Amino acid sequence: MFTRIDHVGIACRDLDAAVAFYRSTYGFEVAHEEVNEEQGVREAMLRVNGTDDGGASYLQLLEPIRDDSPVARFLERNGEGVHHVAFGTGDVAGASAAVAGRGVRVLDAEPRPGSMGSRIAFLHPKDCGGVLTELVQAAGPEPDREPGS
Ligand code: MC0
Repeated sequence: MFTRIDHVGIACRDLDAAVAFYRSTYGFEVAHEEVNEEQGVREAMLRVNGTDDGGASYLQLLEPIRDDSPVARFLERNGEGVHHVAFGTGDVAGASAAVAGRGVRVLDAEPRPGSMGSRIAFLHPKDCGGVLTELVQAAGPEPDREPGS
């Protein structure tokens, strides 16, 4: 069902400062930046491996743009840190239906727009061992999983 980790989402209060940390400490560069009004975030995608044409993995730095957004609430409760983990799939609607059938609450009845033209659906953290989990169908092609991987 899943081929890779698409991204790890990290909540931060100051996106530019977080980008500067990841660049100067690890050498990661920003592959993409956007504002997602619906989700209430300004975000930067830092590519860890692969290419932006499909199959890559990213760190996703998230700064809230509204006080009532999920990331703002998370920061208020927990401070900065890992906010969610996102699995890549070639079929987000099918994967959502499959996990819903296993008793996990899917927070998005219909997939919503995500980073870089992707389509996304979130799973409730309380049904996933405390981990807010996101399913991502990237805009680009999903690579086949290597045998045995
Ligand atoms: C809340 N909880 C979390 C959590 N956020 N647990 C783990 N990781 C998180 N990130 C816990 C709370 O501490 C609480 O636990 C319980 O879940 C219920 O929380 P709540 O009071 O209902 O809190 P809300 O209102 O903040 O809702 C939580 C919920 C919401 C996960 C339902 O944040 C949501 O719908 N998230 C999905 C959308 C999202 O996160 N968008 C931002 C990223 P206790 O034990 O206290 O009951 S957008 C993004 O990432 C896009 C752009 C992309 O990837 O392309």
